[in-house]
Amino acid sequence: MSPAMALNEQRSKDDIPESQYQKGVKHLCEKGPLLEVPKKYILPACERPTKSVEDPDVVKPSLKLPIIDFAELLGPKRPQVLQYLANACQQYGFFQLVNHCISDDVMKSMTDVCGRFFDQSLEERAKYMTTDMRAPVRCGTSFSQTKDTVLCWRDFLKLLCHPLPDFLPHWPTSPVDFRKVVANYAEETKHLFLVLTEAILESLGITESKEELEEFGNGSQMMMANFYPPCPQPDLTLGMPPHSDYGFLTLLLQDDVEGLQIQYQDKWVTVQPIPNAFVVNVGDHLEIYSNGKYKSILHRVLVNEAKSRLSVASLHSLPFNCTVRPSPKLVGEENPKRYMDTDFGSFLAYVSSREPNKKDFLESRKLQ
Ligand SMILES: O=C(O)CCC(=O)C(=O)O
Repeated sequence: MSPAMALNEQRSKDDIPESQYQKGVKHLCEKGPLLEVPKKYILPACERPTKSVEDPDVVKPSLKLPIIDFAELLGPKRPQVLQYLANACQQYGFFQLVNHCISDDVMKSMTDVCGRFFDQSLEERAKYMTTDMRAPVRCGTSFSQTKDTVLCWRDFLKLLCHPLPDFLPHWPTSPVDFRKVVANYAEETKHLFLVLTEAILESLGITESKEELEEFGNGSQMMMANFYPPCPQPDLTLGMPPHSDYGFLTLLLQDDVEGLQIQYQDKWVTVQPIPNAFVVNVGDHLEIYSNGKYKSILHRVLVNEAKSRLSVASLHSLPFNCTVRPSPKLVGEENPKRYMDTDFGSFLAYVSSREPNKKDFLESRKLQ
């Protein structure tokens, strides 16, 4: 037996204490060469990502997500682009946003500083490790790390962002430029979200939307930086399990490594990264708000053997203390209310009471 095999055999035994897993995948990988995925990350066969061409779940490689040109949305072609936006939200729940107002420099600095955050020592990252879901800053691992029976191959840094002056003093101070870069990015994505939301409301037929937009202006913003280290057996595990996003809209920035898959016509489709584009998706709140017209779609993340991957999701919605309900402007005799009212408290109670599973929460809000 080669020394590497011996080392692997030794490390593949389930002798890794639970507390080690809680320190994250990156820490696990740094402790020594990992030639096999520890049991704790191995999904039951039916939940593993599949690669076989015979498999009915196999990816349709030619399928492209709709691309929305933000500059065109603000120009004379707005009516056509709004129609295109409506189709994207109805049929895919996802689109790629190009030609937006955030510069390549700002996007690059954001992935760069988040990468440098994860590159730091465990001691530095551990300062922000907590299981308190309401903490303004939380560094963690997996999806729902204290509940998942099988862990995901992902570490994360979660930041509450709005109002910025309340949360900024809690954010990491290292790397030294972290606060400056992330605060700037948070402000720019918030602005982009508001302009996009105005267009989304218009695409739903809500044109007098000053009041609604004010609410969104004061709404919640949460940033989730995800780090997925290379994985020795990517077919056995996932970076993130199938889930939909709690919130109204998510603006996702990803590096050039593919990994995100969305469910489309019961198949998993890989989203091809477009440099400096945002992948935008409808969240549970927008599905509820649109009374089911726009769809909050399941998505998941694959990992790979060769490269680490980094993404930053900026999740936007109404203020945390708000009730989310179908817009009264979209409900009537012909289109009865299809979702019950909900709030952040009931969401937290729901996710704390069970292992998060697919679209459970949104399903639980549906009126029969
Ligand atoms: O990493 C990705 O591409 C997706 C991340 C994601 O789904 C999330 O943060 O909710």
